[in-house]
Amino acid sequence: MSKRRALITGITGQDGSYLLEFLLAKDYEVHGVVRRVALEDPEHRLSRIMRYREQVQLHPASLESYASLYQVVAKVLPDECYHLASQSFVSYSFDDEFSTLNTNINGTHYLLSALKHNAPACRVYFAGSSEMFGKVEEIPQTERTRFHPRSTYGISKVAGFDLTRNYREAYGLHASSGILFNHESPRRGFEFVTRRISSGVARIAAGAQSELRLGNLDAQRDWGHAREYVEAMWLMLQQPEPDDYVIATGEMHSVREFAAAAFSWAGLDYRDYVTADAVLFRPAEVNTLLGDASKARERLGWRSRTSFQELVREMVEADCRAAGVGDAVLARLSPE
Ligand code: GDR
Repeated sequence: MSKRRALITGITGQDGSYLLEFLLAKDYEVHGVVRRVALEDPEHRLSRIMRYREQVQLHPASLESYASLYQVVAKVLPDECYHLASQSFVSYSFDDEFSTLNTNINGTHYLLSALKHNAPACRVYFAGSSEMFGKVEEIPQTERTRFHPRSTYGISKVAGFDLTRNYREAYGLHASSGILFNHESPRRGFEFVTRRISSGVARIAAGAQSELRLGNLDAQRDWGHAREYVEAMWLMLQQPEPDDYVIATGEMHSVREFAAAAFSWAGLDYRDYVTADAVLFRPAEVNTLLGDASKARERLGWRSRTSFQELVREMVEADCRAAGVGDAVLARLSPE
């Protein structure tokens, strides 16, 4: 039997790299959409997937170009397509609202349309986000909670979610959306708060920095491990019917708690190093996000397994090792 063929957009990102590993282990033939510049600068831009370079076929295309996405889909004819690519940094969406909306909404629309024309039997995953809940209308949030996005990023994700549902209902595409709450790992981009904290702790522990400036320390998030969240994406596409699922841990912590835990793993007190800088506050903040993933647990058999403390420890350990901190700190961080 021939291998199942998967196409991933955003394959060079945190989630894309974990999904690539997961699908290779399941013996998929994996294809990825990347920007042309990524192929020209592989050491830097393909760093998360370099070790799998021989096992994956990369295709240059842009979310801004329908023609380029159409050609990739027509060439690959995937059985499953995971649409993870987007402008995903919420803060940046306040600085450049127009490109966030254009890239995220059009990119999703182009891909769905290209699939409809070339591979209508393909099963599609759209990366929705807890940012769609924004100014939350109930706690915890489920698939039935109303959306109230607070940034153009959130608005673009609501539009992508609606487009995905519309392609399902209007054209019969097997298209599902995951409403993923924050998910982190040692592969998280440095601009996101958890990695800012873990890398900051590592530099402070290594003596290369003495202060860490953050934004709103009171924002609360539901933080899980990205490696587990990509399994949920795959499970959604194995269901007989397409549907939408909240993926979350069901536990909420503040940025302050994350910082306290991260510094404490390195034997430090965050209050000696962290300052809240008003410049880093967002014009409209999402203060609390807490997901109820009961539907995913019941229908997909999925649940989050990594505890908050373990997630923080893993991230701090990885950054401390990379920063070359001393053995005394590493001994605190290494599991027995
Ligand atoms: P978020 O992630 O916006 O929730 O979206 P991020 O880590 O950027 O922010 C989380 C919360 O921390 C507060 N914060 C800071 N944030 C950043 N980036 N830097 C700081 O210094 C800082 N200090 C405090 C923020 O105000 C916010 O409240 C992530 C992204 O991955 C999205 O793409 C994804 O859809 C959602 O998670 C689920």
